Amino acid sequence: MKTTRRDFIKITSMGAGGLAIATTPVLNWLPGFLKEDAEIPDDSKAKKYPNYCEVCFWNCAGWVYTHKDKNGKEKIWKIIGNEKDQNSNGRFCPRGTGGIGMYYDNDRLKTPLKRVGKPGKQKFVEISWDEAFDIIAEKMKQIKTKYGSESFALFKHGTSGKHFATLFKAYGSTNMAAPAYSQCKAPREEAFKVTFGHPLHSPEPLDIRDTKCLVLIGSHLGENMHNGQVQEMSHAIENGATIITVDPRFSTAASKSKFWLPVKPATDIALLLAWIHIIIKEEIYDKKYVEKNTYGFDQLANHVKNFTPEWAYGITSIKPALIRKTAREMAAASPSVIIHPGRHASWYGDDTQRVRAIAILNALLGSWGRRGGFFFPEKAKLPKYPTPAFPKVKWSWKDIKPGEHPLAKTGVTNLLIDASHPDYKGDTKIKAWFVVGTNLPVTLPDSERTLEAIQEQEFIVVVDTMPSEITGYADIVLPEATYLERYDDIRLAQHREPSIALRMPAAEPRFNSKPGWWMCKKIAEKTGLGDYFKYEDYSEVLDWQLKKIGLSLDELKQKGVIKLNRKYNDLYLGDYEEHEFNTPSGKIELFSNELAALGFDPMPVYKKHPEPPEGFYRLIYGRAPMHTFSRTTNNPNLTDLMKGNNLWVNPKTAKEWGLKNGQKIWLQNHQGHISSFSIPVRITERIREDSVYMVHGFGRKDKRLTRGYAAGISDTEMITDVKIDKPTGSTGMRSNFVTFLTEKPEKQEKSV
Ligand SMILES: Nc1nc2c(c(=O)[nH]1)N[C@H]1C(S)=C(S)[C@@H](COP(=O)(O)OP(=O)(O)OC[C@H]3O[C@@H](n4cnc5c(=O)[nH]c(N)nc54)[C@H](O)[C@@H]3O)O[C@H]1N2
Ligand SMILES: Nc1nc2c(c(=O)[nH]1)N[C@H]1C(S)=C(S)[C@@H](COP(=O)(O)OP(=O)(O)OC[C@H]3O[C@@H](n4cnc5c(=O)[nH]c(N)nc54)[C@H](O)[C@@H]3O)O[C@H]1N2
Ligand code: SF4
Ligand SMILES: [Mo]
Repeated sequence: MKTTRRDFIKITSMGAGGLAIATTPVLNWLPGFLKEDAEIPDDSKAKKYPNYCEVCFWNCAGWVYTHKDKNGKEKIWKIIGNEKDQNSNGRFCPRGTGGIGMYYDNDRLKTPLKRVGKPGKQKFVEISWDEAFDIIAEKMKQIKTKYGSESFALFKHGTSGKHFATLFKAYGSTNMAAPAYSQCKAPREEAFKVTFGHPLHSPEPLDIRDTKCLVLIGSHLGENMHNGQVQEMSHAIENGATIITVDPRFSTAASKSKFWLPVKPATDIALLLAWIHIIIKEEIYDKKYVEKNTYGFDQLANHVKNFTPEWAYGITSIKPALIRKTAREMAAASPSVIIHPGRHASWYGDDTQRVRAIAILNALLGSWGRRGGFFFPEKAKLPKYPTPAFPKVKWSWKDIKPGEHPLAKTGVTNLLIDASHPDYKGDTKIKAWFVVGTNLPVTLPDSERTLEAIQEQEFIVVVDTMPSEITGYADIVLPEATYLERYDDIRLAQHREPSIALRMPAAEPRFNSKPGWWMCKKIAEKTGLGDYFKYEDYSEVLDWQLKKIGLSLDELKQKGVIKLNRKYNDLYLGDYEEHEFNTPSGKIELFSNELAALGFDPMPVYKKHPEPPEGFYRLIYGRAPMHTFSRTTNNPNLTDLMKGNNLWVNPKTAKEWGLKNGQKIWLQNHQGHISSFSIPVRITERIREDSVYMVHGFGRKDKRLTRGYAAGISDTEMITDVKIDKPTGSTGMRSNFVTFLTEKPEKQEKSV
């Protein structure tokens, strides 16, 4: 299992002609046509258009090249990074490079569809855009009259979701939510907000490039391919930074780490408390910084007094000597140390508290606002294109269960599901859904409940680029043009320097697909809301905004990315600078009165979680470098690299069960749910005996996905036991246990 630190997946070297060429293991997996210059018929004749990637929400900016094929037809040829872009530094990850497969996928949704069968049965007829909009406008009016506009909910993910958010605000509903909050980073955002007064947003302002010590708690960078972070981590490793990885699985990051702590799943808080204990007890925290900037140190010191490494050993299975050693290693690097805050933080239901412990550890080591720790990012601002004022709403998602998740700042998906469900008796009932770019049955845990909520709806519209589990339940399906074929809002990503990046079409939309902004405008016009979308083409909005700040669309088309000057502050805190934190005490809150007042622990406490029953294993999941969730599992380029997932099983467990490498098995979870499909076993020392692991996004159920259908298992099917993180409402999804079925079971989960 020995690997060298140098062969980490670098996305580094630049090839001839300034084009990014892969030299490294991950990128070398790319099929030749994606990386070879020789494939360009004539580079000088190729046209290039700026865009930012939508294969994941790192949104790297790049250039889309087109060229004329034999018949003289302009075709998209490739996409590469824009060198001025801080998210990508001019280099795309395998998924971004393979993103053009989204454009070329012939399984794409091609034209608007109308359901003619029962919900759940895939019987659709093709209709015109005009007919689709007539039906939608009519239903929007009906729902408004019958129940009030608030009863129409919007679920969204991705850039085009913003256009639909405007449509919904104009219509009179703020009931909108994204799984990228409640199934992802809500606990992290709110824990950092409580502690430092600021959520982290995206890309996270981590100064990994200059860090001396990076601690990854579950964050599986290298498989989680967040581009800039992977590059900076590679850079830090080359500069001799210490990497400490805490993961029950020997992840790619663990293989590049000086220390791997194969923690028992669900016990991280105990490890974090023991680290805090050591750092305070040995007085190796950043004393000046803590004194000047923090609130509640004495309470914290008292709180962790008994959380010794010996105490944590019994819980986490990590040896006391290793806990001490790694704590000292972090302190030695202080303040250039990062305890990575993670991103997909919805694990066990006590997630806000786990991330609070991470935030507190960073505070003790003085890394917030310090070189090699967390920098202060800046984001560009553009004036808002004028619209009439939005109508006042009578109620919002916050009124569904008032005060239930007091830290949640944006819509909580599962609250909207609750209010959509037949067992919901409140006045704030959801009766119709608009779903844009999110595959809810695969993305939300407890899909049975999601499906029950779906059946209860009077009307569902889905806007997607691909047929998917969710489109199967729509009354109307609207095919969106891919990011390569449309305008969208200007990207204003925060970073070391503020910048703006353009997305513009590099080709005509294929088939009869259309951009999201156009759909919103047309629906608005048919519902009397046309004044909110006063433009013929979205490029007019962009040009108007750019001219207001002294630039123009033409200039941005030439450059793709424009960096602006920082306006507000420095990247780091000055040594003696007085800094007012945006918290009730104005300091970094080690002890939180805010949490205490809401009835939550003011400082993190370890609580025991259920263990797998005999013969069951904890199901954990993560990412593969060449796929993003379920959005790429039919992509012709990326399925060439990885077609389905497999199940990581420890050799000891495999032996007990007589499992062989590659053998196909089915899974059953502790609540009796049986997987729809089978999954090949991968026997490996890289996973603890008490757990099994798979990559999320596979096991697709829509037969129209010719490559993704039935390739592997969907982890979501096995995630029925959901532990809600009370402060934020996010759904902990790792408290599910599975056992193996070696024969094809008679009864399996329903297909879509
Ligand atoms: N079991 C399980 N559940 C999870 C996770 C997990 O690891 N395991 N991860 C969680 C996390 S971290 C997140 S962020 C969420 C993400 O969950 P989602 O936001 O639902 O992401 P995807 O699964 O990629 O689904 C996106 C849908 O958008 C469509 N799409 C792609 N491009 C476009 C476009 O340009 N326009 C439109 N309209 N549609 C488009 C795709 O075809 C796909 O159907 O899932 C969460 N849920
Ligand atoms: N290639 C690729 N990259 C992506 C994405 C993608 O779909 N594909 N999605 C992006 C998105 S939206 C997100 S949110 C991020 C998610 O990426 P991260 O934030 O890095 O993901 P996590 O789900 O927190 O971490 C998964 C890791 O946690 C480990 N783990 C499981 N249980 C435990 C535990 O109890 N304790 C500890 N310490 N570790 C545990 C797993 O073994 C796995 O290695 O990835 C982003 N990057
Ligand atoms: S990290 Fe990769 S997939 Fe994500 S936006 Fe960047 S290039 Fe695209
Ligand atoms: Mo996420």
